[in-house]
Amino acid sequence: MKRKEALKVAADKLPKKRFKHCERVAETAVQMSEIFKADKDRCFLAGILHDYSKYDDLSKMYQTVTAEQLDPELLEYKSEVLHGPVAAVKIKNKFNIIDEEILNAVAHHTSGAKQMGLIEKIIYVADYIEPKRTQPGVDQIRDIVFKEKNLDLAVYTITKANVKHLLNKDQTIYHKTIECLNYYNMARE
Ligand code: DGI
Ligand code: FE
Ligand code: FE
Ligand code: FE
Repeated sequence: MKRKEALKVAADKLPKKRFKHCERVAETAVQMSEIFKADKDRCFLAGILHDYSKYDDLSKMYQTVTAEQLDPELLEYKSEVLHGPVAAVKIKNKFNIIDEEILNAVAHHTSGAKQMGLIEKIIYVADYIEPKRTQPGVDQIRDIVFKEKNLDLAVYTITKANVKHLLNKDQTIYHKTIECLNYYNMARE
């Protein structure tokens, strides 16, 4: 899929504010692709499509999980955790995107995962640091990316902040989030 087509597909599907967020994630991912030597077009595609299923009907999302034999544990969560894995299946089936790096990047953009590929890590981080994000600590993570250029440390720092935030709200932590936390705790320098 070309950039222009992906932009149209996302713009048609998503509310304007969410589309704008996806554009900023795509642009941040392209910036990061230069630092970390990733393919910029694939970073753009994954960025623009990562939240494609964010507002899909929850019962349809559960149907997708079952029909496509996704991780059954996903049935214990809502759109926040489901929209990545569901979007990956949707863009594969609907637009014939078969690039596993793009599909994994979309699938894991919320939870992260252990042993992520380069584009996967870039999208996970770009979603957290895109210019309009204002979470406490986000500037430190921007420095880890753009000054220290340490992508694995950025993944770890984001996941740690996410888990702390979720625990403070007594949310259930998805197993891939924990696997990501432990894996990148060991992997960071
Ligand atoms: O750009 P967004 O779609 O808003 O951001 P996101 O997809 O990274 O995160 C969506 C939400 O998912 C966010 O509010 C935090 C939540 N989340 C992330 N990991 C987990 C989680 N929620 C639960 N319950 N468990 C998780 O492991
Ligand atoms: Fe998301
Ligand atoms: Fe995220
Ligand atoms: Fe997002």
